Amino acid sequence: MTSSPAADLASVLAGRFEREVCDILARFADASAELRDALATAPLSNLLGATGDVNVQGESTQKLDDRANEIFKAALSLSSVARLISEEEDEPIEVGDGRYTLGFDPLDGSSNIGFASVGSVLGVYDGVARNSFDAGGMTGRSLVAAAFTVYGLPTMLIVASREQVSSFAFDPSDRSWRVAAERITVPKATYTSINWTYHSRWSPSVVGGVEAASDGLRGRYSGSMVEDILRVLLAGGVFMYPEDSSSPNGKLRMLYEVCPIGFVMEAAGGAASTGTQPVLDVAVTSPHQRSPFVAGATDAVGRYIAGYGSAS
Ligand code: AHM
Ligand code: MG
Repeated sequence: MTSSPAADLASVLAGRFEREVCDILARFADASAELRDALATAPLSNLLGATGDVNVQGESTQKLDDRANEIFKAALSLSSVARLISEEEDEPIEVGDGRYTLGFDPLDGSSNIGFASVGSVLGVYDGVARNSFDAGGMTGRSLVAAAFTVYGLPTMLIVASREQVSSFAFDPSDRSWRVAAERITVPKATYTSINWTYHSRWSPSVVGGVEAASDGLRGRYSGSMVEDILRVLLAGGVFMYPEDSSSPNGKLRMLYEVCPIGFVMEAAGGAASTGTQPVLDVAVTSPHQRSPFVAGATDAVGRYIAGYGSAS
């Protein structure tokens, strides 16, 4: 039996997640399609450039960061949700009495807006108490689903449960998300993805880890984590954003970058580490907590951990 194209995403989700999680993921997909439209015409609609504001991370906010944040906030404010934690919001947004906390980066890779691929990231956390940050933290192990979008050609949506990662391609002719790959398993590493210009900021441990992980691999780095992670998932490799002297805890944020992507990577048979422990085991005690992040094929992540440890 062939399902209608438009039913593809919904029917796949229904077999893998509880109904409320299906609804959250479907809303994330709808919001991604809306943002894709805004990105596609941004140079023609005065949507490029900075707002003049600086976000809680100290980063200059782009007009599209704001637009993306509004799109995802509206889409994800559901009765099943307790709180929303967005990269673009100083504080968590209390939504209601629902069961799930959602962490999202509405527009990842902001420095590439107007030039190259950007994306969106979502983590669906189950049973996170309102005051869990005060009560010693939570970990990425409470994720029940994660998803990310890459707005390129094709526009791709990746959805992970604990057991399975699938990809969907957006078809603009009927605005459907159709299965591209039913089950993604991270291949053996081919590519290494890191900002090498930070080499002089790295500790001997990081140098040891990066060199060991990258040995024999080909370099690709876009400045959009989502794009680099998609390459790692489909073609094999390792993505690294380690700690450095300017960012002692790394740059990427736990709840809406590191943990969701770490969850995807583990579900696809890969690994995700800080260099000393799996990222999903790290206690998160504040909404915008950062972490060093090394994710990808288990062979390369294993070499990073060994190289990191032997240099310290
Ligand atoms: P953003 O969410 O503000 O765009 O920041 C995260 C991005 C990642 O997508 C990317 O891997 C990294 O920042 C690039 O940072 P850098 O320019 O320091 O290499
Ligand atoms: Mg980001």
